Amino acid sequence: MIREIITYPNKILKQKSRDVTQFDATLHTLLDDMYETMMAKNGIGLAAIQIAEPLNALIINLPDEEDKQRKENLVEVINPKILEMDGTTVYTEGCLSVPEYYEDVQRAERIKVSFCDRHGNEKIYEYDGLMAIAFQHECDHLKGELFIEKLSYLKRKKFEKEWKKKLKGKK
Ligand code: Y12
Ligand code: CO
Repeated sequence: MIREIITYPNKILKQKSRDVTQFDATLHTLLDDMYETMMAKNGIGLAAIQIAEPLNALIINLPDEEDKQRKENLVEVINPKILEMDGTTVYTEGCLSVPEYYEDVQRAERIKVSFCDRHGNEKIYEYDGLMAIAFQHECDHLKGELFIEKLSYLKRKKFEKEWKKKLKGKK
């Protein structure tokens, strides 16, 4: 089922998510709904809190060399931990909870992570490139943080002004 995506400045996005304890059909339905919702909005990553579920669950589906998102490349991430980070990289990020806004964000270039799959099996991986960026972006959602909080003071001020104007225009 396609679910509503919560957008900034909804306070739900500031909630800290809690660990998943049951790797059951309810979790599987949530992950399936997240995938449908993300694909319907042309996203490449989504955290459960973005559909108002405060659980440590996120999905990432990067496009391949042909720029196509394939379900076999979907990564479902439950209870993630970032174990190691190194290097820095800058990427122009976007977020389905902050639609039509993109800005450069600095993050670690490489990360080592642990997480569970939908069945509760633990995995340990090292990521770099876009996967490392997406993973860090989505993990921030689980802490109640958005990429706009990483902007400089001036860029954030400009964003808030533009966003207020945009929201007013929608009334
Ligand atoms: C690198 C940086 C950030 C991420 C996090 C995941 N971000 C997204 O999936 C962003 C998706 C997005 C899609 C949009 O397109 C539509 O909604 C149709 C979009 O444009 C508009 O809102 C018009 C903005 C963001 C992963 C990797
Ligand atoms: Co996001």
